[in-house]
This record gives sequence, structure tokens and C-alpha cells, in this order.
Amino acid sequence: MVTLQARSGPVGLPEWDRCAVMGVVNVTPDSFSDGGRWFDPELAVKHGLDLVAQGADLVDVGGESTRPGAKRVDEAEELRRVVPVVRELAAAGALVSVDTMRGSVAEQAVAAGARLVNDVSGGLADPAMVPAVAAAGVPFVVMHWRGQSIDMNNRAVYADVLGEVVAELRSGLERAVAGGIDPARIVLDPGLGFAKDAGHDLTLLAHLRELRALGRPLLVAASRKRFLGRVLAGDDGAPPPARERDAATAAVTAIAAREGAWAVRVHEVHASADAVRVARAIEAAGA
Ligand code: PMM
Repeated sequence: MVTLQARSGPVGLPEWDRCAVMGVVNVTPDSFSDGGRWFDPELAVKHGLDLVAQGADLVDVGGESTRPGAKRVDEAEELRRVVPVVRELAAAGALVSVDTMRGSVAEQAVAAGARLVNDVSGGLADPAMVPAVAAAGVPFVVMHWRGQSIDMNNRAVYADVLGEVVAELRSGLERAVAGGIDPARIVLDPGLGFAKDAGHDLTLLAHLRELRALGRPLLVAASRKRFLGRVLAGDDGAPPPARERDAATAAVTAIAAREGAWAVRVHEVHASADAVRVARAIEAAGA
């Protein structure tokens, strides 16, 4: 049985008595599930505030798509996309996370009010990231990552996906701590869909307890991902489009919440906010 202590979040953020819901604000023209919809900064801010109204505890602002095959955006463009949106959302009272692989973007986003740095590369993409986060003293998400999105599918090769992801996350945690980040501020994330096929993602979701045994809060980001398309595919094998995977996403949210995840990262907040409340109620009834 999951205990409430086991769900404790990173130092530096509020504690919720249930799995937290992080809403996604992609300020990009090309993200795989909602690319272009919130590319205008005013629309992005409005979208972030709508997600908070729907029950998001945090909003995660990103300016670079990480979909498979994506090319990198340059630093100036990423800063231009992200920093004004972070500033406005934070000023409006939202708890903002910044989704970036660049230390400079993390630093400027924190100066603009971001309270959490979410790096899909876990500090591997930019040697300036860990020192920037250590100096800023904010919580840091270390995601499991094996290389840039342009060719990450080639790295989806495992003899034992759970064992390898656990070992590589442990190395990421140790690297961040060696670089000066307080371990109590670190969150781990299995990186669903990053150098992983559908079977790998499902195996990791089947073993969230083993990932939690790493002793850090866990973020689960399944929203609209390819593995859900694969699970939901019809007889012809065609997956439903990304925007028709929100009910499936909420199903993963309920399971992740029940397994003690600290937070889920989702595009459509309403259903996941309900799912975590139901999971919490069931947990309380069984305590
Ligand atoms: N996935 C995406 C972007 N950011 N951050 C974390 N911590 N974990 C993830 O799995 C993750 C992420 C890609 O999805 P999107 O393009 O729909 O935002």
C-alpha cells in the first residue's frame, strides 16, 4: 500500500496530499500532439491559466519540441519563446516549471519566476545545466534520456529495459548531486517514448514501484504518447491521432497516482485532475 510519505515531493515546492497534475504549455510550432496551437505568447499564457483553472497544480512551459526526429531550436529563439510566457504566468500566480535542455534558458526562466526546471536530458545535453540549477537552488527533473530526438529511436535497444532505466536514472541522479544539486530537490522521470518503443513504455509503467525505490519523487509523462496510440489502434493497426488519446492518458494517470507517482504531466488537465482525486479517495478508504 502506498503511504503518503512515499509521495512527498521535492523540497522547494508545495506538498499536495495526492499526485500533482502538471499541465503542458508547448510554445512551439511543431510539438507532436499540439504543435502550433499555443505558439503565440498571449495564447500560451491564456492556455496556461486555463489549465490552472481546470485543476493543474503546475504548468510546464517549453519552447523546443522533443518529438521523435525533431531538430533543435537555437538558444535565442528558445529564450524568445519561453521567458515572456514564464514571466506572465508566474506573475498571474501560476506555479511554473520550465521544460528545457539549456542551462541559460533554465537560468533566465527561474529569474522570470519558474520554480522547477524540467530537463528531458537530465543534464546531459548541456554541461551548463547542472551548475545553473545548483546555483538557482530550485527543484530539478532528471528524465531518462539516451540522446537527442533526431535519432533517439535508434537507441531504443535494451536487454532489460527496467534494469537499464533504473541504472541510468541512478547515474543521472548521482551526476546531478555531484554537480551540486541538493538530492532532496531532485525528481526522476522514466522518459516514456524517449529512446523507447511501446513495449518498453508499458514495461516501465508496469514497474513504477521499482522506479520509486530509487527514493526520489517520480514524474510520469504518458500524455498522448505513441505507446497509447499503439494500445488503442483499431483492427487496421492505425493509431488514433494524438488529440484522441486523452481518455487513455487519464487511465494512466489513475494508475500512476495509485502507484505513488509524485506528479503526472498532461496536455488535457480536467480528466487527470479528476483521476488523481478518485485515486486519492480510494487510497484513503483503504488506509
Ligand atoms: N515528454 C515530452 C516533453 N517534456 N518532460 C518530462 N519530464 N517527461 C517527458 O516524458 C516529457 C517531457 C514530450 O511530449 P510533448 O511534446 O507533448 O510535450
